[in-house]
Amino acid sequence: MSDALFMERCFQLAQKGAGRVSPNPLVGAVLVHQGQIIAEGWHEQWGAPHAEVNCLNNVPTNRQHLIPESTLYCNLEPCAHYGKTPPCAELIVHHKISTVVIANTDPNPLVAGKGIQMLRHAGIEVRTRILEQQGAWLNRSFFTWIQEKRPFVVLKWAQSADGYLGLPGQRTPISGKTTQRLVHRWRAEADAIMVGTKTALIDNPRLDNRYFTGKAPLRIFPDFKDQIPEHYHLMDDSQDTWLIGRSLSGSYQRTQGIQTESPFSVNWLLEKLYAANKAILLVEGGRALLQQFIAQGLWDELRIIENPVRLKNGLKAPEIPESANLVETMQLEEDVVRIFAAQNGLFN
Ligand code: AOF
Ligand code: ZN
Repeated sequence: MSDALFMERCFQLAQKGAGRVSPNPLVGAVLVHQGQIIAEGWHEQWGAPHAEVNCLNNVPTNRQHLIPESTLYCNLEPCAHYGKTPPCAELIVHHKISTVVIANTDPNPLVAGKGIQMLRHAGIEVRTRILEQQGAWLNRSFFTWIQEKRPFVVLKWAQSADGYLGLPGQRTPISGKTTQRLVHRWRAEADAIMVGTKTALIDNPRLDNRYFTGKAPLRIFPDFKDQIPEHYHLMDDSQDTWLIGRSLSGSYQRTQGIQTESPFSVNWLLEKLYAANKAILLVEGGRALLQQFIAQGLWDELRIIENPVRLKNGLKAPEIPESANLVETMQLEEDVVRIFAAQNGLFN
């Protein structure tokens, strides 16, 4: 019972790293002595210390003598490798902590059970698989990154109650203010964001993050025929931007043209993103681009916003694939937001 409670706290702490640690996992740790939390920590930034290190550094001086009698909760198996930091398992052994409780084994081949082994070898009691499914859901992008060697793909769209994405040929706002904030949170947590050429032309989107804290992702859009005017937001060089198929003239710092054959292949793009360490791709439309990902089965999550408005005509929203599992429904003012996961056996 209390194992689950302290693990939930690890998840909360881990989540604070969202948008900062990718492609690393979200990890939180709490140190518990006789049912009381005496220190907490989380992985705060890519390349920075791991959760366990931060947690142990946060133990107040007057409680440090309690460390060996305490239990360390950590949602991911402590690492066993020398990466940007020394192995967490070694640190735990060094501190002579008596018990370690974890949710998920680290799928990274450099760790994959070796951390647990190291701890047990040193006589530490290790309890595993506490809230394992929730842990796997929290770190779904990391698991996909390691296991599939590609970014986690999120397809997002907003549709009217009668199933349209927008009126023909014009920018059609559908979701409400609160939902927009959520969408910008999704952007903050993603590494890359993408739209198709038509959407870029019709909507003149910014694809930035102005309604939530945190960073904005890399912007990506195809423009094989050099159609997007230079005065459009996407060409303003305000964020890192990839223009697929476009040759750039003029001086850009953060915008680059990336050449490939037309039409680009989704696999090619995912490989490019993998090589650039971009672990979460958010695709915001339009229909043709969304369909391209759906048709190839290259998606992990759908985030669909539905507003009661009826448009009566326009561009039809994509069909939700049969393999999609509804995992969450939220009501935000007038909007219903539904999250679907692809059926891949990891989370069900
Ligand atoms: C932990 N605790 O908080 C995290 C872990 O490049 P590095 O050195 O930061 O190592 C990254 C890998 O370490 C990552 O792929 C994953 O296997 C593990 N992450 N492990 O014990 C943490 N973030
Ligand atoms: Zn570590």
